Amino acid sequence: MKFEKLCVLGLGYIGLPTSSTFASHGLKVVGVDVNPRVVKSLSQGKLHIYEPGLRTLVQAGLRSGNLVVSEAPEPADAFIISVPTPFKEDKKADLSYVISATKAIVPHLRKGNLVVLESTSPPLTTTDVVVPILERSGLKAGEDFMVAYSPERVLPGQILRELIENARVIGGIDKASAEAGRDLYGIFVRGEIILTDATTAEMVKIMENTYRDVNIGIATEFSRLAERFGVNVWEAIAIANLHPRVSILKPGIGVGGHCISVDPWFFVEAAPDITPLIATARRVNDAQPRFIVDLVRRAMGENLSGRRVAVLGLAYKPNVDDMRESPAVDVARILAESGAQVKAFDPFKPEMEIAGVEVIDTLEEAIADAEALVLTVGHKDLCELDPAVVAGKTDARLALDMIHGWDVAAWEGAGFTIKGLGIRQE
Ligand code: SAJ
Repeated sequence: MKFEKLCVLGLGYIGLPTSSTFASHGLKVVGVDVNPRVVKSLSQGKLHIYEPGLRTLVQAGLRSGNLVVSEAPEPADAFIISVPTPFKEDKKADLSYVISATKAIVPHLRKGNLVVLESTSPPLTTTDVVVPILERSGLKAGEDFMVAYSPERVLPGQILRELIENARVIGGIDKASAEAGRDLYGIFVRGEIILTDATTAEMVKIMENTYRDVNIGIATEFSRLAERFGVNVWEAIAIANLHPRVSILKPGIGVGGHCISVDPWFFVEAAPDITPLIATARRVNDAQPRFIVDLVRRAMGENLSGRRVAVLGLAYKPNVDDMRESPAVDVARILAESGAQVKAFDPFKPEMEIAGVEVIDTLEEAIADAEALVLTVGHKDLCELDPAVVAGKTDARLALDMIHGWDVAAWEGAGFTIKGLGIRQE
């Protein structure tokens, strides 16, 4: 099938890279977002999110005329839905964005169209939620138009490369839908394109992120065990990973982001009676920020009231500006709730609001009068800080490294006492 015009609903971390990549491969793309501020700033070439290389690609798309942004969809050969699927307080998937985006397509749906859902969704969403809404158009799925589920699987920070190079799963509601999806994504995907049915593709996506969450969960518990037994967890993991069939992930301050900390709940919600391991891993990882604050207590004393703490790093993982479900934000917030005077700094997001926390836009100001520096995110700039220089800019002589980012000998050499997750005290 040949595609000339594409309409992408949702211009976030996935929709915007996808729109601009299609545009750079010659398609006419209408990128749609319901947020007028996003549409306005994008139409001026200003991006509301940070992803390496994305600004250049979007600006090139806009300049060439292949990419236009709009608040409303319009007729096209294919529609891609890439809106968020957050979860609600009760950990149930919030499909309201998927539903409203699907409804917005209905008036524009024509015979021969392909509609692809990319948003991570609980199993059966494509067949049981999306298809019935699209059929309100009077057209019949599988006869008049095609529907597929194709999960995004790109890693924030490397989205533009992975979008093209990763294997792509396309699950159709029937064979023709899957094949149409292959023709569409085949325009830029260089990785293998695997065709399957829609529900398998939905499950694959959640399985991948659940697998990672459970594996981080075990690393998290290893870090607690190491703490109890006075073992350096980083050394223990490095040694265990020499085994040819062992590959333990990195423990840290918890699991954040909009994917791994959310998606496993979609399985638990759909089938709570058969998912105790998945639910437990989620709870273990969610509890890690509190464990990290306990480590701060152990280093600074039980009563944190009035203690001056600098939290370095707020993003959910290194070298991104994304704060969604960030465990670093939780650490800062819990420290503040425990009475500490928290100043926090993130080089990727100098301005943001966290209740009780002073977010400072320069490192110097954040650390100047601190008693302890807590490294929470492995941003390159923070890991590469020169401890000798830092020592001249802060009153703190206690460095708490929660993510294995600082060299113990170098920080000790600069006059700091260094403690943190999994670091054995000699
Ligand atoms: N983390 C650890 N230890 C590790 C690895 C990660 O604590 O060893 C933490 C990170 O600090 C972060 C969280 O886990 O807080 C998630 O980070 P990540 O880099 O593992 O994953 P995401 O959420 O950025 O992207 C994941 C990816 N999925 C897999 O690797 C299976 C990506 O391919 C997906 O496209 C993305 O979720 C998504 O959108 O679903």
